[in-house]
Amino acid sequence: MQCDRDSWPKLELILSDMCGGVLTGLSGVISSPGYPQEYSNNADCSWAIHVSNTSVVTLVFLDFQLENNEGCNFDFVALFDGPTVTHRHLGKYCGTDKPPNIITTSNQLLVVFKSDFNIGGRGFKAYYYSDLTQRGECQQVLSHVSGNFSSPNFPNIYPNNINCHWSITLAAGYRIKLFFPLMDLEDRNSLSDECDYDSVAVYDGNSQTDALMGRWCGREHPSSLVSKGNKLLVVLSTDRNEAHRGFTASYQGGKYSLYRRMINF
Ligand SMILES: [Ca+2]
Ligand SMILES: [Ca+2]
Repeated sequence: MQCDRDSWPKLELILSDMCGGVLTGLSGVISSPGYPQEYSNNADCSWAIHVSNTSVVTLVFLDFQLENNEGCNFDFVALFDGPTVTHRHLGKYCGTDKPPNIITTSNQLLVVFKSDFNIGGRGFKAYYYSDLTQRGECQQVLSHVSGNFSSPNFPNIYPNNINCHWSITLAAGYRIKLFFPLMDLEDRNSLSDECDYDSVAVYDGNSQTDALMGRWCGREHPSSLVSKGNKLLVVLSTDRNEAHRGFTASYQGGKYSLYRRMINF
């Protein structure tokens, strides 16, 4: 391949125009190429934001200054309610008015930024974050004889302000043995020495009125728990700030033998 002088400016142009990408973090920031310097002409950038299945994406613009024209046909930011431009169009923006906050209906958002051949601006800067679509989405009923579950977004940090229920219900005659291979929650309140902020609680039944087997936070957890009956309820509660990785849990159902000793464990 010939590598003469003339190819260098071309390479620089390509590098300065690099933009877009796939973002899968719980939250993140995107901005026009070169921001807050003037964006390049003929830019064509796409950011595909993909958060966990149980979440939706909220996009908030912090700064916005694009070439303005009616219809936004020259330079614009366009948003789509899914991974491609064929998904529902959420808006097309230009000029200096910050677009409103955008919330998707699914767990994916596509942001497209294009500029034409002349006249630019500072561009834009925006951040996104994900939220559980609704608290109900972390309510799970488990009825297989054994299984695993974990806090939302694991191994990434769990959301704030959630109250998740995992209800294990097996056939009559079974009992349930529960383990927590990993527990990493916000620590105890050092004043009260209680798990006041974030906690995992386990109840010996299917409601929070049943006997509390324990409540844990920080990195403490029981080696294992065994239910009295065929039901167990695990509740994760988190407060409005400080989040950690959460927990993983696994359970195994077992039946009584004739001698009323548990088998299959
Ligand atoms: Ca322009
Ligand atoms: Ca917390």
